[in-house]
Amino acid sequence: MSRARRLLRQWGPLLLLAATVRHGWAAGPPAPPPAAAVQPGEVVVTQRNRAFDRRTVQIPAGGTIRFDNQDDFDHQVFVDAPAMSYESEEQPPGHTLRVAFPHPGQFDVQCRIHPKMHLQVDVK
Ligand SMILES: [Cu+2]
Repeated sequence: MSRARRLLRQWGPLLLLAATVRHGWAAGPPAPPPAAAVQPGEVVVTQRNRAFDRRTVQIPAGGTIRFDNQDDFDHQVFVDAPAMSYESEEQPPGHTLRVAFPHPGQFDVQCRIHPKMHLQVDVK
């Protein structure tokens, strides 16, 4: 047996293992978190280009809005009204946030990170 063959026979399995560990078992980058399914009666509002995808939305009392962050940076959602006070955590790219509106009224939904973002929610 040649010296090269002997070396390969001795160290081959270890080289294969090292290559596997280095390149990983799974191909490609990790998948983004799956978007949460839309629930019955839920309205989806998208955050994109530092804006909500509409100015106003109407929902029934007790309804929820699902905010989908489709930007490459964080958003945030808050409501500061006598009938409702809500403050979300920072919402990373690709993440969804559900906000329930239990009380009738008009609510200005805003983002602490982007003060120009406004969504008027009419809760009937
Ligand atoms: Cu924002």
